[in-house]
Amino acid sequence: MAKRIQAPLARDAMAYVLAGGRGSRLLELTDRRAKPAVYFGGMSRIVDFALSNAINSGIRRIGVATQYKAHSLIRHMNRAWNFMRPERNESFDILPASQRISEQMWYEGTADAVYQNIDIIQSNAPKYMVILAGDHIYKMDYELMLQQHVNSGADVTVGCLVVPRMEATGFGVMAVDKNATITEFVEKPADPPGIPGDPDHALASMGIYVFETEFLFEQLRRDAATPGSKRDFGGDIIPYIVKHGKAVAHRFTDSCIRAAEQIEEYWRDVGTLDAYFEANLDLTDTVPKLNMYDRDWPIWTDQIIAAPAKFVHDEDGRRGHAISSLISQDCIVSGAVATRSLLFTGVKMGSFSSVNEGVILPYCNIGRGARLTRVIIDSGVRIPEGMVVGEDPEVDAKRFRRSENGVCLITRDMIERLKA
Ligand code: ADQ
Ligand code: ADP
Repeated sequence: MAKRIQAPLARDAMAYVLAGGRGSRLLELTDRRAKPAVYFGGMSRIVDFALSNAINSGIRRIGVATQYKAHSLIRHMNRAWNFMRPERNESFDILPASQRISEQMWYEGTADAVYQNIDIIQSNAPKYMVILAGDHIYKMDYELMLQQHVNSGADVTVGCLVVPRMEATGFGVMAVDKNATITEFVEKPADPPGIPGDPDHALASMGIYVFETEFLFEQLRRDAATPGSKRDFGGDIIPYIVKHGKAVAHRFTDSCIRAAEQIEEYWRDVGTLDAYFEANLDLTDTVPKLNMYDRDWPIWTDQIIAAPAKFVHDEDGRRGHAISSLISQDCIVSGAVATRSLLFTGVKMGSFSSVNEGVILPYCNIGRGARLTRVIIDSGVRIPEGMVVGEDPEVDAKRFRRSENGVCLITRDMIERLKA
């Protein structure tokens, strides 16, 4: 008799992506959209990484909880992620905060964003739940985390990584024993405990969790009946299980390290303008730390059908060109130059203009003679002719949002204010 090959655990799992947070440290970049909807890497949006990881891991049932300014996020996911087929037992549910439990309440914490959709999860009948954040840039095979979860007999498995101790104040921080069982968990400690033998580093939660579905529901119902709970995974659910059950830590490994294509583990929060800018610019390196060309772990996204990028001489014969840059479709670089920059879909650069270290989001127009250095330009901005940014910090700070590291964020509202 033919031996049945065991199906991956991912086929019995549902990924549940928490995508409702604003990401307030991205300032005006998240005025109109949630952090998971922020563009990244020339083509994608941040949420595409968690969703692609789920699909690449073999998960075929996905729910995404949205809340804060979800319009462009929902529109993006409708376009990019609508290929799941119910007849193959696949599903893709976008779950706006819809007051399913009580008419008075939107989602409270992250656990509430799952609790309020228990009935929808039940209709998908997954054996395991993989709870993910829609906020991070990384490539990870969740099947490995599911396997560890089942083999260790844990009640919950928490994804974790090592970070410098002083950067751990924004994370859930844990201590583990030699079997990776979590012995202590503190959410966002002011003075994070170091790792024994490595006091300068801490073991931080990635905010991603694996549960058996029934156990998760029990915990969510218990938590919902607990007065004073903030209905939060990191603040309430995980600390409770650490105390009363068995929580196990799963160490993050980059899916590409397994394929021996990458030398360094890559995980970025891109939570601040500077971190966002650097992570995008890193992609212009000859050998970037994040491989976006990996056929074994593709990052799926939405792309309109548009003309190829075009580089042309202007009427005076100046050559339009780009060096160490990522140029998306529908861009036209006419007698202009882009250096160490990312031009997302539909960016037009006019004669004599230049962008040096720029993250230029879709459908921006850069007027004749503009000179831009170290900028993030929000989608649809029209940079006026001759505008200079990045050469006078005082002038920049008055007109735009200037970050600690001197990166200028320019939005449509800021340009409108200048015109007024
Ligand atoms: P934070 O990232 O601070 O800490 P939180 O702001 O709750 O936690 O966001 C977690 C995820 O849920 C994000 O992807 C966010 O977009 C989303 N989200 C937030 N509120 C939501 C809501 N009401 N509905 C839907 N989605 C929502 C968490 C953990 C820490 C861990 C870090 C790792 O609590 O322990 O270290 O993530 O980044
Ligand atoms: P977000 O709101 O996250 O920036 P959207 O998808 O809503 O993303 O749109 C981004 C910007 O691009 C908007 O200013 C929109 O008007 C513009 N835009 C979208 N598609 C096109 C297009 N085909 N041609 C010109 N502009 C477009």
